[in-house]
Amino acid sequence: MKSTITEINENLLKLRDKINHHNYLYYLKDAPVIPDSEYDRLFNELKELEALYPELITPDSPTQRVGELPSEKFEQVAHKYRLFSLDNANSKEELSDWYNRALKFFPNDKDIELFCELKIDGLAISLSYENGFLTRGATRGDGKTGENITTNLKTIKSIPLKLYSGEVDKIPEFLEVRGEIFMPISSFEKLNEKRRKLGEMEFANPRNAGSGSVRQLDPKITSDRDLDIFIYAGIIEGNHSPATHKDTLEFLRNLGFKINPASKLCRNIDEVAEFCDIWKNKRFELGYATDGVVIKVNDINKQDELGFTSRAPRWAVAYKFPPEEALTTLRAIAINTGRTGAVTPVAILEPVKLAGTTVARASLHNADEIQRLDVRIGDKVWVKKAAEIIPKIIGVDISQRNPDSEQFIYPQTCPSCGAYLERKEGEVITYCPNLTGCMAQLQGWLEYWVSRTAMDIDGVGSSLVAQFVEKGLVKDPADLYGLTIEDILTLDRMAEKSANNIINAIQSSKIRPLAGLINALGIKYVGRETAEILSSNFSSIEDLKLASCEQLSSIEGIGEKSAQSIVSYFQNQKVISMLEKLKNYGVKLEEEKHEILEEQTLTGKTFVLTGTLTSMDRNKATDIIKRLGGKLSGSVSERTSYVVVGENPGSKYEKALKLNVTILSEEDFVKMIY
Ligand code: 5U1
Repeated sequence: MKSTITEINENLLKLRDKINHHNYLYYLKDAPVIPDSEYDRLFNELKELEALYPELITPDSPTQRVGELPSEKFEQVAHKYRLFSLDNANSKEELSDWYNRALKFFPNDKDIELFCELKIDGLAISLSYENGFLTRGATRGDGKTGENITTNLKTIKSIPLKLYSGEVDKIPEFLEVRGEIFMPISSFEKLNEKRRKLGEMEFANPRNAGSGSVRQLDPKITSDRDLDIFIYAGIIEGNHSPATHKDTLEFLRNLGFKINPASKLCRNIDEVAEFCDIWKNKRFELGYATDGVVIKVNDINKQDELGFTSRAPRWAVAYKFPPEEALTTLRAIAINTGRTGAVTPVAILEPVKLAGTTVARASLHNADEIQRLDVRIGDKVWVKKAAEIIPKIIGVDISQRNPDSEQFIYPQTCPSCGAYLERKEGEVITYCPNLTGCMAQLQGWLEYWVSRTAMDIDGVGSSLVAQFVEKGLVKDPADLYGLTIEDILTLDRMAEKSANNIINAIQSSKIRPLAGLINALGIKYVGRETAEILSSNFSSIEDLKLASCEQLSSIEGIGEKSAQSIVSYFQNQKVISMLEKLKNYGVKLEEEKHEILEEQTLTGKTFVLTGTLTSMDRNKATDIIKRLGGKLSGSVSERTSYVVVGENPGSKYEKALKLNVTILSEEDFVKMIY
């Protein structure tokens, strides 16, 4: 017998509830009761049924966690309740001072109950639920206005799309919860490993990786990243009002939110200090980054009495853990040659635990830094983790120095090819001048050549590049275009299909835009932005090659150093023959000429773009300016004709005001070009 639409809808509801329940057990309780295969079966059943009856799909359906298309930009949204930040206590003394100030509000109390939670080093967000359904997720922003990132947040499995009603009397009519999105350290390391192999920029720390992932315009990217959340506050509208912060968290836990179990209700400030000391060391076992402890007055009435200053509540404070440093032994100093020939020293350390990860290498910056620290092989050194991924050596424990140790002699020749290193006056970095004969430079250059912002050759990462170089198959980037399937099949564990894909990816990069090619050339002091500027001023590599230093440095955004570097790059015989090879292999060395239908109305005008444009993306704006004969620059000067100002403009806007450069709103700009 055929089911009615009502019956089908009931089945769908039951199926969704069942899946949501198993999600809750898996992601929140960490206690699944069915095998993954059974979960997949239920999920597929739901997907199939919804495909047959798309009109019955609801926004809270588990299938809708990645449902919407990428947006052009995030909408700004006003928070219903302001998200305050926290005052910091950088020492135990400052923590006591905060407590004593709070105690003064309650002269009859000897102590106040305090609730301690870990401060997660992530991205603060707020989630709104109306009658039990997630209606909006937004970043904290400035506390009053944030960005609407609902679609992306919906991809995070530990965020309930629908509140769990099994353990509470009544679902609140309106609920806003606040929490911190984070990426577990193991996922961060895996993501960076992947990006390294693809030649993409690595994230500096789990916080940047988490925040970057959640602020992707395409929710599919967010969904592929392993993100999690801890909820730490809730504003409940309706007749349920917990008496304490602890009760609020318990209520939220029962609604299906993930609350960090690493917390404690303390009777006085001494117990708080003890909690802080325990977690200062234990935090590295957690698998996610925390940078302190948040201490809150537990009693909500007392919180109300204490109130807020202009920026933070008086009833809460963040105790910051001291920066992490460790003492270890310097085993060796490795000298590496990078893709531009820059030679940098790296400290090889006795592995030591630092801020949750094992550190075996640290930055030593340059020869001057080694001399300044007088650091020697075998020394006990202090290593500190700054905001960057690579920790740095900040000092030497001279008291433990071996009396026979010798000063480190910085090499005068390239460790890879033996060429004499060069150091320009006023610079701290030494360079290997052997542009195409140095294997280390070649490896770095090829990795850069294939990367996204250069020739964007998918599937060729550092290990393939290493094999090309080792086997002598590739002696400069142009040789990539001469590789055959047979060449690729000689590499480790290479099957015909993958070899084919690699050849196709290399061949299709022949028509990359000029800016990508200029960037790929790896000219010293010419990065992505400079390459863009050059491509808008020259229509071919040949034209760029013929440009003089004066001509180049007269271009907005091109400095003297870059201009000199470009000229000397194209004088190198090896570069000249590589360009010839690229041409013979059919690599496009000029920008395809657009059919000039439009009048060249912008000839002689130089534009700078700042902020986000809403009616078109930056690439399109750049393209149009160029098509109409205008030029683009990366920086504002007296010679700039117009600064186009989108939403949230940067410092370029201020500079334009200061220099009295004509400012165009997006609307003015659109009128000018159409
Ligand atoms: N764990 C925790 N982090 N955190 C951050 N609790 C907490 N509370 C905060 C913030 C900004 O603010 C309260 C004022 C709700």
